[in-house]
Amino acid sequence: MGIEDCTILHLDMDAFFASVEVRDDPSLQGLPVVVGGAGNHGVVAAASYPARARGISSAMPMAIARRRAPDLVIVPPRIDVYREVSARVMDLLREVTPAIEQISVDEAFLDVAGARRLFGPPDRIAQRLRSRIREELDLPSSVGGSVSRAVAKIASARAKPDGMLIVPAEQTASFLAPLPVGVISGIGPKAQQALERLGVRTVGQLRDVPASALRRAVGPQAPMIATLAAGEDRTGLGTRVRDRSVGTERTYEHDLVDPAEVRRRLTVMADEVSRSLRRSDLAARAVSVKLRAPDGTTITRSATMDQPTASGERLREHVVALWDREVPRMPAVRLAGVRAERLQETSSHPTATELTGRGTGWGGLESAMDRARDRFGSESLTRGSTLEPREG
Ligand code: TTP
Ligand code: MG
Ligand code: MG
Repeated sequence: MGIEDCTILHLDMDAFFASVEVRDDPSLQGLPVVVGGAGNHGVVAAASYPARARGISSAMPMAIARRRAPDLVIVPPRIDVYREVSARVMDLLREVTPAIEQISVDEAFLDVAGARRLFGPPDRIAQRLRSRIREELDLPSSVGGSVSRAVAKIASARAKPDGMLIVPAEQTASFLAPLPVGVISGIGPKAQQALERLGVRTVGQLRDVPASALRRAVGPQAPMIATLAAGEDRTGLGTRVRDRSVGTERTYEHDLVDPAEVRRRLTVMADEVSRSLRRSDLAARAVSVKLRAPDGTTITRSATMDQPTASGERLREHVVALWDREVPRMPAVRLAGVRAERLQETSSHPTATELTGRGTGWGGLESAMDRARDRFGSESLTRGSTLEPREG
């Protein structure tokens, strides 16, 4: 054990949109710069580090940002430029290994296990990636490394700006212990409040919470969170992860105002998504929920599952937990969607029977139901929890 084994790296660009703007207009260097809409209803998309020092952050209304920094420089977004830079960053990562998993416009995970022979230990690779990005694109980035993707991502955030932090397996528990529970991606604002009521603020304190209480506070991700808090998570990149995702979304003619109705529609969509996964022999490691208010405000939240799954039961459970615990309430919902992400081919996975639902338990029942639906149409079968009011 040691740095040599920290082969999971997470690279994330620093203040991405804002850094691109500062690079292209050096007179902005050192100033509080934000990228976003300048209008009264504009929102900050990205804030430079000098802007952050003044208390400005992403997703903040522009009016508040202006109040915090009267000398604020607001630059309108140039999405095509960021997209192009993003593609170049990903190309530079691929110079080191093809084992990369891009998770947003400015970040990706890499598994550098195979690249070590050519490029040296993971810390050397991390520095190499950062300096290539600096040389070729003149932009700052940060890298975290660990034996687990969750810890690598937490480490890259702690390394910012323009830094690197590698956390060896044996130091993981002590590295995480003092951090606030919110650093764990499965712990949203509501779960944080629930934990706060138990007197739990740090990841270290999380370790003393009994399993049942943890489950009540954070939902179905509890076992994974407990493993992570104990410093024992070893989840790397998925085998044969595809860039694809499978999802469904609907725009409603009449805005949904009843939270119970939104919840029910989300569970129906989770079922649909699980069926298309099973049809394509895919399993998902993550599921996301997307909601849009009539004014266009869009919120997405995602949950990671401890096992890849194609089970409708599991997807519903996570979707409901996201809705109940993580999604801020909007007065009305215009669009709702559910998406399965981080897909793996179940045929190539050791526990394929369980994943495709051709084995026992819920999975088996679900594929039996799929077959019945294929023969008799989708109205022929409905499960108890979706029997309440009819769709439409
Ligand atoms: P992030 O990587 O979350 O943030 P960042 O790169 O600006 O800053 P950090 O140094 O903390 O990584 O997001 C990448 C880009 O995505 C960001 O520059 C702008 C865009 N973005 C939005 O448009 N809206 C948002 O709410 C967030 C969080 C990001
Ligand atoms: Mg970033
Ligand atoms: Mg990012």
